[in-house]
Amino acid sequence: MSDTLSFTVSDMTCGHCARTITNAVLAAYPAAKVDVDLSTKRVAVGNASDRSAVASVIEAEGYSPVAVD
Ligand SMILES: [Cu+2]
Repeated sequence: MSDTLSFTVSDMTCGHCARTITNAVLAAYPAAKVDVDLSTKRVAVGNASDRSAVASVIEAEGYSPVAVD
């Protein structure tokens, strides 16, 4: 699978948030490719296929991802 799942995470406000989210997703999905754009509060997760599972990982860190199609 090589889907890219995109989320807007409005409460991702700084580099620390970005690292926390990136590390959490990579811990759950070591093969994923995580791209964070802080200016648009976008998180793109490549090489992942389960949107709700990835969202749950981000939510578990205390953030509020909204899926973007
Ligand atoms: Cu932060």
